[in-house]
Amino acid sequence: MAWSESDRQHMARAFELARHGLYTTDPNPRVGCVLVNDGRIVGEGWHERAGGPHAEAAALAAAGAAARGATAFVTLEPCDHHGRTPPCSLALIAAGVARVVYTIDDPNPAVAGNGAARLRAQGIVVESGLMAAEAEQLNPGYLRRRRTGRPFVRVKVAASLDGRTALASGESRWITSKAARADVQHYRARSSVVLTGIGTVLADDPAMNVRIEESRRQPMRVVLDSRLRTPPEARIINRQGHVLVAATTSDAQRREALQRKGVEVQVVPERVGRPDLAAVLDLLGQREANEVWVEAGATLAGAFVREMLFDELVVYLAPTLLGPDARPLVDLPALAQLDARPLLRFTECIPVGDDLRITAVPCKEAS
Ligand code: AOF
Ligand code: ZN
Repeated sequence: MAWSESDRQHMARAFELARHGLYTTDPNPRVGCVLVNDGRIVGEGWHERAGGPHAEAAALAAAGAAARGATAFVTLEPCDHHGRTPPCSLALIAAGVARVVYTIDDPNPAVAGNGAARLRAQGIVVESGLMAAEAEQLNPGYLRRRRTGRPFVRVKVAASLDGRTALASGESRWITSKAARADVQHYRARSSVVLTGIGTVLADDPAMNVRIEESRRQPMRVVLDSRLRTPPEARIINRQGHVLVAATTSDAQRREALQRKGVEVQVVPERVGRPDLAAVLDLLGQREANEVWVEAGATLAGAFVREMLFDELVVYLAPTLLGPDARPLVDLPALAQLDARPLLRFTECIPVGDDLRITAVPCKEAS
């Protein structure tokens, strides 16, 4: 498909609009829509929250009669089902839109090509594939969950330049700058779930909540805690928002003490004495978790890496050195051969305050 410069500009604008929903649409995807008639934008909209109007509905409402004969640029295939709101395909048809340009098909089985087919059946020109890579990037979790049943997993670690996280004594807080900690808030805010381990809860008693103005939604906090050792007075529990403790044993007394605090306790399958991470991800997928942000110690971060159950490693690197006695970034078993090492690929490296943020993704082949 040869796209014109104005097609690209309008779709780029639709993405700008979609990003307004970065922190709010969960579990729905972030979607933006621009309506263009005679080269002029006549309506814009984005999806703000589940239950609210979809991007197309918002743009059509803004355009009114000017939508007749217009081109709609949408950052995802228009839906074709009655969910919490009526189908966008029907709304676009009713408004008399002449052409619909979108990025990629919506993998929701209730949509998956049906939206495009219905529009075409009405004689509307439908074209897709424009800015497909951007569409994948904007909703990595939503798309992953719809395609595989599991969420998209980011594992965050903070380390010194020599890749160490804490002193042998366990003293670990604030290796990185205030700017890096603020950046972490944005990752938490866009996630459906913030996940940690009982080791971190007992050592640091973190709240793991979102404390930024742009977001009032609290992601579900999940604690992997085989033996239900989470203290009922832990800060992670005594904050707004839903908390789920994933255990492998169910001690009635401990479970009830947590449940009295409003905590949901789920028993999950065990794997070598710990909650089976794949089963936990299946459970979170069933609960419509799109993006999962793992903020834990070397043990749990290491488990995600060892099992290659992460999609992105987000490393905050502080300009300091902690020396060889300090704790490692992730716990991994000793390698028998170099061939067995996990292979990653860097996708981004940017300064955040005085630190660096390095993003790496698993990579199948050595380059
Ligand atoms: C669109 N435009 O802006 C969004 C779409 O329960 P509902 O009615 O909110 O529908 C949610 C589903 O609609 C969601 O899972 C996804 O398939 C699609 N999202 N579709 O045409 C939008 N947010
Ligand atoms: Zn829709």
